Formats: sequence, structure tokens, C-alpha cells
Amino acid sequence: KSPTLALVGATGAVGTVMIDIINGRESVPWGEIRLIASARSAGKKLMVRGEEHTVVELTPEAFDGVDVAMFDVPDEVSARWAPVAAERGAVAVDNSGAFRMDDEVPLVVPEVNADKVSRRPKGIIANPNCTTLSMMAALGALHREFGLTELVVASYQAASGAGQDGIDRLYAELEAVSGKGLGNKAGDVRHALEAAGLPLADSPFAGTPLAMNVVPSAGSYKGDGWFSEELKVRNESRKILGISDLKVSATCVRVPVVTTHSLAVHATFSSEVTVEAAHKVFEAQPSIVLVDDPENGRFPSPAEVVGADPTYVGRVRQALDFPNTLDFFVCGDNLRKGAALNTYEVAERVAAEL
Ligand code: 2RA
Repeated sequence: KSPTLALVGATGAVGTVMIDIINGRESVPWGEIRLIASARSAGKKLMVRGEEHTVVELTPEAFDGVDVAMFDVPDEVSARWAPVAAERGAVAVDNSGAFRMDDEVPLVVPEVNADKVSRRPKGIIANPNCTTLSMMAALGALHREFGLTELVVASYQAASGAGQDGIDRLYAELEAVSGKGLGNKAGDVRHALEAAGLPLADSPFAGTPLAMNVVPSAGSYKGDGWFSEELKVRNESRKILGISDLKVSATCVRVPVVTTHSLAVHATFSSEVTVEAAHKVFEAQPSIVLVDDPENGRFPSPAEVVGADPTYVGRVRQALDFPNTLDFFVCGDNLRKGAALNTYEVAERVAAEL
């Protein structure tokens, strides 16, 4: 019998993209596909592969007969329910932060460490944070060839990383500041937002405007100057790449882009690396698109990457003052490869083992 797939959080921002991905596949290994969500969304009807599905409420019984359950829900919901799914016999593939650093839970990016899928003592597999994930295909490929030793990263993160609230807030702010002039030449958007009834205190972006601005705060503040997103980049990169002492320093910044995270990466290797050699590595990786012709204005940017599955890489150059070091720019759709797609790819790998 073909395995049964459950999608928990089917009506959220990532869940919606997940259904898009399932609908876009030429074929799927699943028999039944079950959509699960909170009581509030239960009863909604959604089309999956040409058939109408009714969303069922998240209860223990919802997992009966499920082989693989993908979770696209907040940390606390996953923390409670992924073990319930596992107890009922499903393999949970979880896109929240609840289990990523658990030693008994593999953290998987198929291009980098697909072999970890089958070692899952808790019946749970974790999907990385979208910021880490956006650069993992590129870094994994380079690491295999040249041996990564140090990583310095600055992120340019899209509003949708903060979920539907983040998307709604950015659109509302853009409307409030568009075409009206801000009443001041300096481009101070704060007054325009307050005047439009968008108090900064209500913003999911640390009480700071996102329209016409950048916000150096992502996730929650963790002390000693670090935000959670920056610590996730460090910890998750080490775990996925299997380099426990990798030197990592990240600065995570929210930018007024709806979807697609970008990262400026400065990566140092144990062996010599050239731009030509790096290009070859990227070209050999099916999930990477190399767009690197700066002389002719060709490099990746979120506007052309959004909606696409691959990671886009460009601006590859040898660092002038650092040996064995490359600088490059990466863009990845944070809702697709950064979240739904990677989770789905892992789920399909599990299905292939069943
Ligand atoms: C963000 N990486 O962009 C987070 C979402 N998981 O806010």
C-alpha cells in the first residue's frame, strides 16, 4: 500500500507553499494525503492534486495510519505534537526549531547529509531554519571539495520569514509610504506609518519600520548581543555540515523583500580554492543555479529567484586579503527550499525507505 502523508499546519504560509509543491510534482509516492490544522482551520476545503480535501483538526487520532507527517507549525505546537505523531507510528519531519539541536534528531538537507535520514531514534527528523538552509547546498558542495573551516555571513531576510503577519505588515507599510511622499526629505518613514494607523509597537519587526528600511534584528534576543537567528546559523551549520568546531559569525538583517532570503557569504577553506574551481563545483550541483557575470549585470537577486526551487549563487570572488577564502552571494526562496521544499524532499526520502 502506498504510504499516507499528513501535512500539519496545512493552512499556514509554509503549508500553502507545501500544497503548491505537492500539486506541482509530476508524481508522488503517497496514497492518502491528509491535511491537518488547528481547530480554527478544521473544515476548510483545499485542492490537492485535483481532489478536494477537508482539513481535519489536530488530534492524536489524526495521525492514525499516517506514515510520514510533515509539520509546518510554531515551535511549541511541534514540540507537543511531533512526538504524538511518532508514537502513533509516523515519521515526523519537522520544520520548526523545536528539535533541530536534539542529538537524537537528524537535521537534514538532502544535498548535504541525506544519509542521516535513516538514523532517527525519536522518529523525528528536523528541517533547518530557512536562513541556514538557503546557503547549505552551496556550502555543502564547497566543503566536500575544499574543506570549510570558517564562515562569516550577513543575511538579507525577507518579511515572509516572519510568517503571514510579516507579509501583511510589509504590504501595509508599503501602502502607507507609497506615492505620498513622506513629508520630509530624509526618508523618515516612521511618521507615515503612525499617521496611517500602523503603530510601530504592533510591528513583528522589533518595533522598527521595514518599508524603506533594514532591520538588524531577526528572531528573539538571546543576550551578549546575539539574536536567535544568528545563533541558529552557527549551530545548525555546524550540525548539518558535520564540523563541530566550524568558526561561524553571522549578522542577520530583515530587508523589505516579501519572499527570498539572501546571504553574503565569506567562507574560508583548508585547501586552495579558485573562482573557476568553485564555479565547477556549483555547476555540478543540480539544485544550484550559477548566475555570475557581474560585468554584464548578471547576479542573483530575490526578484528573479522568488518562486524557484534551486539556490542561486553569484558574485563569486576570491577574497583579496584572506587566503583560501571566497566571497559570494546566495539567494533562495525561503518558503520553498528554505522550508516547504526541503521538508517535502526529506519526506519523500523517508517514503522511499518504507
Ligand atoms: C526568519 N528564518 O526568516 C526565520 C524563519 N524561520 O524569520
